[in-house]
Amino acid sequence: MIKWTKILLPYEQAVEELKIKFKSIRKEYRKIDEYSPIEFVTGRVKKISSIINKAAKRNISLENVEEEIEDIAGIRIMCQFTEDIYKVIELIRSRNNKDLHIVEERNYLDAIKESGYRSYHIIIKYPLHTVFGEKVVLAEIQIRTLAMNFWATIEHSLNYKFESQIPQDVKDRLKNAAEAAYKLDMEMSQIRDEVVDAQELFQAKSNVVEKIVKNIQKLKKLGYSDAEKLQKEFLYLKKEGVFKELISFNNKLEALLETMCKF
Ligand code: 0O2
Ligand code: 0O2
Repeated sequence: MIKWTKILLPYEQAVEELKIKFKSIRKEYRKIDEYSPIEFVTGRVKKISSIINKAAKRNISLENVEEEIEDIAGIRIMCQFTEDIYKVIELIRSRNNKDLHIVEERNYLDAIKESGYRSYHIIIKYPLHTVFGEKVVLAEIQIRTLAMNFWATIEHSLNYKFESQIPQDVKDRLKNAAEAAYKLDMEMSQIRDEVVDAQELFQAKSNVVEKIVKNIQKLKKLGYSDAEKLQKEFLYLKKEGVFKELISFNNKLEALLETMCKF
């Protein structure tokens, strides 16, 4: 009897850890007001039924699924632009032989699959510390744009509906749709610089607003008599002011805090 729950436990741990690691890269970029090449991250452990189906299709004995099926643990990293995919690949490569080990890279961006599927896959070995000791598991990281993800999600659900026997006319339409998604990515890349600038400015503005709110709160707590006046000034600047004015307002608050803390 195969004890699936025990087998899958380390894969669940790997997915959770990897999701946290990639999400924290996004957070780091946002904290320093920089554009993040990672838009969002998802992860899943393959369903037992899918593992059994894949093993049967590939003639893999169920005892060997851990060594032979590479995507029991799967992480998906979505990017806004195709260029970001290469940045993420570099981020992962820079961690090779540190917290993960790259086993193989599959470039379905250049070698598009027959279905029209495009993505970049990196198979890794990921070391874990479990209550039973150390264990290394295989995991697959898929990196793709939002457009590639939109296409793949829909195509995947059709594969389920038609049990991998998608009718030819639907297949043709899906290929056209994959081409349209590719063109969309190309088109969006043309305005990438403008989008990145706008998103960085938006992020920087929300970071400084957060700092101002916290600083006014601190001043109130310290008993600063004109805190209400500052609050009003802030609300006005937030509505009418430009980014530079918010920055200098925050500098004023920090200077005030410094003086108040001295006493
Ligand atoms: P955020 O950034 O605050 O939304 P969890 O374990 O709960 O952290 P899990 O189980 O992976 O995350 O959730 P799920 O449903 O698989 O979705 C993963 C993350 O992807 C979630 O963010 C979703 O909001 C986000 N997501 C899904 N689809 C899209 C999309 O089309 N665009 C964007 N931008 N995000 C999407 P989090 O983790 O809740 O954090
Ligand atoms: P899930 O959990 O349902 O996503 P194979 O499965 O034999 O074609 P192989 O050699 O195991 O491929 O590895 P590959 O192609 O690097 O990665 C397989 C995974 O990539 C698939 O997982 C899909 O998630 C994704 N994928 C590959 N080709 C396609 C495609 O044509 N359409 C879509 N939508 N996704 C694809 P699974 O096995 O489907 O598992």
